[in-house]
Amino acid sequence: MFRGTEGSNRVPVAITIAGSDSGGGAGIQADLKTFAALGVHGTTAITCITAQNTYSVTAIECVKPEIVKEQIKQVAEDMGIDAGKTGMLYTEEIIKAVSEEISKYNFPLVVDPVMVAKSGASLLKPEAEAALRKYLLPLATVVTPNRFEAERLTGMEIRSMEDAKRAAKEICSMGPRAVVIKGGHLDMPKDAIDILYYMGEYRIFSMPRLDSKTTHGTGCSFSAAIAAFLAKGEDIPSAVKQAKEFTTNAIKFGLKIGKGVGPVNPLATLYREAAKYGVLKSVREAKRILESFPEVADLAPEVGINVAMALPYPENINDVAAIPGRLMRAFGRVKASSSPDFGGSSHLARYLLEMIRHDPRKRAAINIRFSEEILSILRGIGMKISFFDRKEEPADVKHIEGMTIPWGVKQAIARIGETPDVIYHMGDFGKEPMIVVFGEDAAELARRIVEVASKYRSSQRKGNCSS
Ligand code: PXL
Repeated sequence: MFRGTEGSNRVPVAITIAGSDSGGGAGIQADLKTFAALGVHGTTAITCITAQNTYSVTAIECVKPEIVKEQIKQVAEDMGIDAGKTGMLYTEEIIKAVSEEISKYNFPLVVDPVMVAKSGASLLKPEAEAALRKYLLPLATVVTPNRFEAERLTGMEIRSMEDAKRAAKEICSMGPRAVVIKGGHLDMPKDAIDILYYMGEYRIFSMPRLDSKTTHGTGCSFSAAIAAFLAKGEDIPSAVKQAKEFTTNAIKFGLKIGKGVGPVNPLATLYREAAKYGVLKSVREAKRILESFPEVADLAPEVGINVAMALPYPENINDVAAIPGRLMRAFGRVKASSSPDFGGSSHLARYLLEMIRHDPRKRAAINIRFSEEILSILRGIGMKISFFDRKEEPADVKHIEGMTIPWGVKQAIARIGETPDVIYHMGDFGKEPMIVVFGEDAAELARRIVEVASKYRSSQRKGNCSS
């Protein structure tokens, strides 16, 4: 539900007053994706046009200050603004114009004191820093400097958590209601810690630091997310906390494109949510297909057949839908004892979680009985086949619960130098040999398995006749 406009069902409106990034990773482009992902209507006042990609900014053209003001005015007068953020402002003239226009309205404002791009280009002229402090910070609800920006704003050196706390308090004395210093310390390299200073108190928000390289637009998405949550009526600490979680996911699922720092992906969480119904529907259809063809029973291993499909960007087995209890052989068919659900298989889920790291399109899998003849049918319909040998598994991998399959999938990929469509292993003590077939969609894969089962059954018949 949308909140922030008590007593009405109007969608909250947020504005970003920032620069355009032609590479689509940061600035206005990141902000609009963030607003859309969080269910607020995004509006814009563009301050500058930058020509840039993932590794450099080659040109900056400023929009006339009157035009920046006019953009804010037209949005405010028509729709009303529930919250706003500023990003790249570049010149003193733009800062003054924005401050003057904003002070006419009364919406919560997040100021991201953008100074330098990830590529090292300057996004705020040095002589404009004083104007930012003087005109804009007093109008801010929340200011979100990183360590470097906090050092520039305060003239202090920030080396530790204590330094960051002092700097946050110092920036707060410049007029904003709250200050968040992002990851602004050096003593805990394993964690990304943000410090919020608000109403005389510190709050610490900690997340494990990601080693992801797709971070272009992180600060933009974070400040836009705070503005979106404020627009929906959240209080400052809750908006900051949720914005941090949102941004962590945007980094985790960042886009590996371009030659430099890849963009964050603020839409990843939304895509995952949106995919849930389709994935479950496909596994349900796969189950129906497998149950309705008796010849599928010929392919069932002793432990049963399962069919699984993962959400995009899966993180763990709960992001993979499958049939709890599998499809077991009974009265000449396979039959499920329960309905597909997320977390329904740990075995196939482990195959998929590893496979998707190498090829994000291979999101579906079905396991079947091992036989040389079935393998040759799979080969005959054009599937790329590889295998791993459980007997080659290093002792340190064997001892960790759940590690054999990811290890095996990596082995199978390395063996043929690409991601296979089929991975098999010949078993080990207490482990039944198995074939796992991969595809892009569970129902489509089930149809292929029926095709394999029909070919297998007719080959068996022919074999029996001739003997
Ligand atoms: O991330 C800061 C930022 C803000 N605005 C624009 C940018 C960048 C970084 O590249 O390009 C337009």
